[in-house]
Amino acid sequence: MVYVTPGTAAAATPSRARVLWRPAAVGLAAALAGLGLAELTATWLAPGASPVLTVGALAIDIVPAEVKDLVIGLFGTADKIVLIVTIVLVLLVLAALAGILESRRPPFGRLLVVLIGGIALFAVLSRSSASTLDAVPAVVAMGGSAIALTLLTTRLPRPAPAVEPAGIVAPLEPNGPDRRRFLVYTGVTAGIGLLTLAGAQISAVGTRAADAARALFTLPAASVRQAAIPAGASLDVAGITPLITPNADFYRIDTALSVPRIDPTTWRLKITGMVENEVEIDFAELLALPLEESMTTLACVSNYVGGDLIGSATWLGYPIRELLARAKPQSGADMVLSRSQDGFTAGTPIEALTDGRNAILAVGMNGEPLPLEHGYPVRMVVPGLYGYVSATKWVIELKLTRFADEQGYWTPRGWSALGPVKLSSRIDVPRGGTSVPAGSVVIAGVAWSQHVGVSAVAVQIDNSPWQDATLADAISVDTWRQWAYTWTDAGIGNHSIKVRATDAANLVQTSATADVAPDGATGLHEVTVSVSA
Ligand SMILES: Nc1nc2c(c(=O)[nH]1)N[C@H]1C(S)=C(S)[C@@H](COP(=O)(O)O)O[C@H]1N2
Ligand SMILES: [Mo]
Repeated sequence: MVYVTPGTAAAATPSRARVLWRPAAVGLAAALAGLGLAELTATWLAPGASPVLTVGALAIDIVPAEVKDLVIGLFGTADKIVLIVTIVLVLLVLAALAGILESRRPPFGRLLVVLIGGIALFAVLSRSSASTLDAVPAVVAMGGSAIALTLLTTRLPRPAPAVEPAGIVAPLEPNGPDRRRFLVYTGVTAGIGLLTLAGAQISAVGTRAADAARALFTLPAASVRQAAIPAGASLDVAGITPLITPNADFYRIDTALSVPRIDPTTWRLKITGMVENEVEIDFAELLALPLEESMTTLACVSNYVGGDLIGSATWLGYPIRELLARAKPQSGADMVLSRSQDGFTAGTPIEALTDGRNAILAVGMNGEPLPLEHGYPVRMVVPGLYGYVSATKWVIELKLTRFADEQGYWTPRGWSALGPVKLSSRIDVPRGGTSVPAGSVVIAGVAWSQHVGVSAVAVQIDNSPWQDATLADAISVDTWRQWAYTWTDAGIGNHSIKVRATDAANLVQTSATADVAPDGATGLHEVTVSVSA
């Protein structure tokens, strides 16, 4: 007996395409959802770790030069768009394939998703500037897609056997609840993907707009220029830390999950608290003041011995003491609690802001407006103090108060209220764990004791006596100083090299080790090298 209900006859023999489109749609929806969530995560958590863009960057790195030339020849400046469109198309094809695989041979669809996610993860983490946080968007993409794929596949309408053994055409799934539910689930998943992708675009537009505005704005000329760097301040040693850290390489530390974007035309700084006159200044007024250039080495209290949370820049800004003088602090106030637009606070002794050092409200860094992540449009820079008690980025308020009454952000979290930078030194070359040829080996690095100055550096090989290193000329007491020592008789075998600095007040860097908390690490930087024939 053949029973074909009226109207379903045509659908009774499903074509191959009909059987495939649903799982393919499931694969696409799952991929969209994962990708959208990942791009949104990237804009907030890890700008620069967008899975699509980093896979693109990886592709640029590994594609042969001839292919690159061909693409550039064909598409010119649209080459990047072509690349991204290609990646997205390949991804969509693979996503459809994953959907089909998952419906027929689970868990191979999921495995394909994990494989694609793995490529994105590899692309992100293989960048030189990668941090652990950068892995999050790729993991979100992988996990989100795999979960969506599994859930949607289990909700695919069960296709009734198309043809019964006896040649009876069974009624194919009618427009029943199964089919509707499937459409809703798949549609909602794809919708989430599209909405989050749109959200990521919108939020990226804000950052791009802020960056574009920043690029258009030109810094005023300095009224007081930084004195020319003496030729003798740089030693000619390959691998030594450069005197000035390029902005792109400058370490970044802050609590901001997403970089605050401040429109400079609406930026204002208020000086409040224990003052005779509250003062308010906007960006145009700040730029119109006589700005001063100064070179200062900024260091993080979390920099372990030998670490790289330290950098030097030529800053352009206005002395904070001048603005405080306008506000007239009341006697009894001993702290300036600076507040950032995102709520971070730092407690700085008034003393350090008024004793004549280059404590400034900075607008420029190495000849450019501050990069967004380094505090655009205005931050503080105070020579001699760790960043957590002085270097407030995106600063909008200076409140005069007392250490007895208020605390900066990190103090109740286990860090000292006062954070003067500790005398320290670092070996840049040879790098620890490397092998060097026997004979004459140049050992070199930097030493710092901001606002005191470094007066000597010594090096110790194994347990032999300390030897004086050559010091490069100082730029100022606020900047690090390069040093070098030539080890003339490096013999074959493993050797330890230690460095020790002495500051201008004759304090010798201690060998006693202290953890970074609560007020900065101490100890001597030591590297081990293997000297070979
Ligand atoms: N708004 C804000 N400013 C901040 C911080 C922060 O978390 N938020 N961190 C401080 C710390 S701990 C340091 S070491 C310096 C780092 O400045 P950089 O990121 O420009 O190197 O910024 C300081 N200013
Ligand atoms: Mo810091």
